[in-house]
Amino acid sequence: MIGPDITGIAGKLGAAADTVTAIPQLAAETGLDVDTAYAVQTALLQRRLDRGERLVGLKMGLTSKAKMAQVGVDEVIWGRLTDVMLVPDGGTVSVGDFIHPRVEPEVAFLLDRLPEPGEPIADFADAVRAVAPAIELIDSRYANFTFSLPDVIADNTSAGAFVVGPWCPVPDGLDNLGVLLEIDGRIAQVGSTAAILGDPRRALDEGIRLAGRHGVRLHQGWIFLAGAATAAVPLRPGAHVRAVVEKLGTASLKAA
Ligand code: 0L1
Ligand code: MG
Repeated sequence: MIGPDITGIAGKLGAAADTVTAIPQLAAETGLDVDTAYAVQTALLQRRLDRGERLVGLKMGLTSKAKMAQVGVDEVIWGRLTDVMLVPDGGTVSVGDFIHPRVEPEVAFLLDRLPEPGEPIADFADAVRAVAPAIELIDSRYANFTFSLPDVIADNTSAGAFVVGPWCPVPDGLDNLGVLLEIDGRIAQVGSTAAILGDPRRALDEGIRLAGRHGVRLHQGWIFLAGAATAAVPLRPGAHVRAVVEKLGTASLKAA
């Protein structure tokens, strides 16, 4: 039996991002399932690597109930981060580079000595060198920000851009830190790191396990976005966005 055209689907998603043009969902029509969707994601990454981008980390998606409810998909997923997606803290993103961008407050980890594949993390302080507040800009390539589980996996879990605030030493507890998303100085979302799988540290275990199923290993020096603590908010031109995480500090971006 002939399976889905992995390269062709990745080409359509890549072109949608490059031309800032939403496309219809693809999974139902092409017969994508979760495994073939991750193969599309890999082909989409390869397109970026072929034009000189560098893989710098991995992101988790849909790690909170708020996010799952917002998009109607209820499984934790993961995607790839490249150097071109990384915006300096306080930097500017152009809204016109994205189809329908949204922002969400996250926690980032700087990875250190990770266990062998299949092994659980014995000591979080060995596995993670530093933590930081972060903002993820997500942008679905699908019309109306609507998709099925294989669609969103194939679309690199809506990854668009991300900002990492100042790295700081791993605090004693990460499981119940207050999180705010501010837009133009007003509070847009309030949450807690507890919303990220109960404890963002759990997201790293899940990331290692779920990516490992597809033969992807995390590396020392990579950035790991553990997931959003609140629902995502549409990003408008001129907005000034801050993510504030208790004990960790602030990450910010401006939208042009
Ligand atoms: O980072 C995320 O949680 C996004 C995952 C994909 C779903 C969405 O686009 O909101
Ligand atoms: Mg996210």
